[in-house]
Amino acid sequence: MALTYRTAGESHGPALFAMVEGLPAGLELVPDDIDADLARRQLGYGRGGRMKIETDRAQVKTGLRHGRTIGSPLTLEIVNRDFANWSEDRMAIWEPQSPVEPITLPRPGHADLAGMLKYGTDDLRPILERASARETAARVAAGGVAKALLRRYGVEIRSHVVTVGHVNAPVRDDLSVEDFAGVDDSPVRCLDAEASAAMREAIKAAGQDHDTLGGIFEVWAFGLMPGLGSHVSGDSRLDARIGAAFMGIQAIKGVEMGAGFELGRIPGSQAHDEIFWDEAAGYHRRTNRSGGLEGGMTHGAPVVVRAVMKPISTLSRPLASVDVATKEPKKAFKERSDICAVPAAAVVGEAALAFVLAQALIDKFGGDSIAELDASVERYLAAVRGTDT
Ligand code: EPS
Repeated sequence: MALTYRTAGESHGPALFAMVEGLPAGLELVPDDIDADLARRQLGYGRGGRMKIETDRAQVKTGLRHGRTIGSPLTLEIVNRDFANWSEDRMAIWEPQSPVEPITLPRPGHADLAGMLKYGTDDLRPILERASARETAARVAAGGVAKALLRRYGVEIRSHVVTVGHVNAPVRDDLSVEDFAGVDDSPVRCLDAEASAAMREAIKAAGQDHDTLGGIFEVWAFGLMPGLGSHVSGDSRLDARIGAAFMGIQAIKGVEMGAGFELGRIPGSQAHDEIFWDEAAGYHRRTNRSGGLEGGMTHGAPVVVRAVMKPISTLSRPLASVDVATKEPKKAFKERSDICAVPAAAVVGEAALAFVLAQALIDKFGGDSIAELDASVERYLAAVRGTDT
């Protein structure tokens, strides 16, 4: 069965949910496989007041027994503590206790206006509630499960922030898992101390100016076997699936893999990763401009994905908009929000990449139980290494 997940839940509703289907039976999970990433997603300089209210933890509601999957859908629930402040009026499930005024001033850059037109509502609250990046907590929970599956086969996912506004960290194409050890200690999850301090200052200045900042983050997957994904059809190419997963994250406007757009500026002789073989390492490359992907498949080098997040569209000094009730020009709606959420988006990116890679692993190796999956992976790795005779 293919591995899939769905999320449900509104930003200020009772809870968020992720339902993961297609996990093999017998995968061991501990609470921290999910909760550690939920906590990491809440970090980062530039978050708003909401993060002081929430302490995200996943409660497993279905699919797990004695810490092991049983092959049925796994349902994870993350309670929204803030719902207590909204339950009687703005987000009341049934009739509110007092009338709630519609919000009619859509924010440029948000889902507000297109969503109102599409769903035929004169109130943007129902649109923003689901469009909110609060939903990424549920994705990160599902990603934690995917990471636990991948870790079993030696795959590790890491991320870091490389750009915030005009501040760029030095480009690194030689990172190892160990290099990421202290990344969560940086307030912006940046590996370079100098850039980290400058990013923090830039976010502080944006906040003082009632503005917001976007940025670029990078996600690395280490320890992958070659041959995940496929060259045979556009939608089975791993690049396509990774691109879709990243572009599906709120506020992401572009994705690159490996050297990405730079590949359009250099000749072929400098663009590709030459192939070597030796007894100890097997097939390997000395460069990784392909970001670990050739022909829509992993080739064994780390998969490297970079994504750009636009600045948060809720501004405390709002942009021009139109009151949809009267068509009068007015400033957009403003609500409590973040100044910069790129450090958190990087953790969401880890979940996005983890889930696509776990899907590709299940697609290739299948099986209803972990024992079947283990055997299939082992047989393939022996064949790839040439030790299966
Ligand atoms: C968000 C607005 C803010 C963020 C939220 C995303 O929420 P609120 O309107 O409650 O202050 O804090 O992100 C989260 C709650 C989260 O958990 O990441 C938005 O409009 O997208």
